Amino acid sequence: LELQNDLRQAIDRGELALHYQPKIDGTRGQISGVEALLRWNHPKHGMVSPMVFIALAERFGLINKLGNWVIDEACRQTAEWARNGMRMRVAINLSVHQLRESGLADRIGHALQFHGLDASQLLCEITESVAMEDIKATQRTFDGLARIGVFLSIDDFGTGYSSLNYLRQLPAQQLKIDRSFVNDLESSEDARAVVSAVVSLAHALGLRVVAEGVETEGQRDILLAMECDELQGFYFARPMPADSLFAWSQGEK
Ligand code: G
Ligand code: G
Ligand code: NA
Ligand code: MN
Repeated sequence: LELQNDLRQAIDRGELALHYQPKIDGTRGQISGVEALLRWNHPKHGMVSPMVFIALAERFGLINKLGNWVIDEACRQTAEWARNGMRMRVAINLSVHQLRESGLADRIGHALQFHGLDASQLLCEITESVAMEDIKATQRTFDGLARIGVFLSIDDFGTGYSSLNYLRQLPAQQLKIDRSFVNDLESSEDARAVVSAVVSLAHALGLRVVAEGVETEGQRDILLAMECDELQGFYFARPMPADSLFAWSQGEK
């Protein structure tokens, strides 16, 4: 209950922040984009995990306020980086509530316009299970976002139950293989078979494949051999504050 009240005020008090984790291009080995991950630095409890407070926000009707803050802040930061010569695509995560919000595409369109961004600089990640939970809402929202030119990604792929026919119809550009498969790559032939098949499937559907949760050199090598397009994980970099990400990307050049 205490956290719930604190969360209401966290935005106004500036306690929320986005951290950014690089995605690495498999062919060039350079940063191809970043994923924005929400952080709450609580004055008493320190860093509270989004696993905790996003569930709270959903339960107490604060998820739209939180989600809107993420949209605006990610766009603001992307524009600031572009002004400083770092032009790249920034990904945000969408909750199931945002997906059902009928005005989401308009809201995102306005944020892009307000910050002077091209729609292709923003990518929205939706987990496979959320996308399949409400297929109608997903289709409507994806179509709306695709119409304004925002890129779309299916997150945590392999953990939900996708209908392949439905997947085929979604206007997405990217598919992220869930980190549980990546984790098992070196020890499990089955995991290698699944990942290899998912890469082929995604490519056949015209989707770029991102492997998330890459933690070792061995995993990286296997994924590159499978022609995975982009890699993301602690092996390359942890999520970090915006200024650290900028410095990190300068060091990569
Ligand atoms: O960053 P971390 O691994 O702690 O994130 C935990 C979970 O919170 C992940 O499932 C991640 O997708 C989710 N998450 C992080 N930031 C956001 C956000 O801005 N919006 C939503 N809806 N989920 C987020
Ligand atoms: O659900 P989603 O895929 O958006 O989750 C993102 C979460 O994954 C973030 O909280 C981030 O901290 C975490 N993460 C990113 N890279 C790694 C990694 O290499 N290993 C593990 N275990 N978690 C990671
Ligand atoms: Na994500
Ligand atoms: Mn994911």
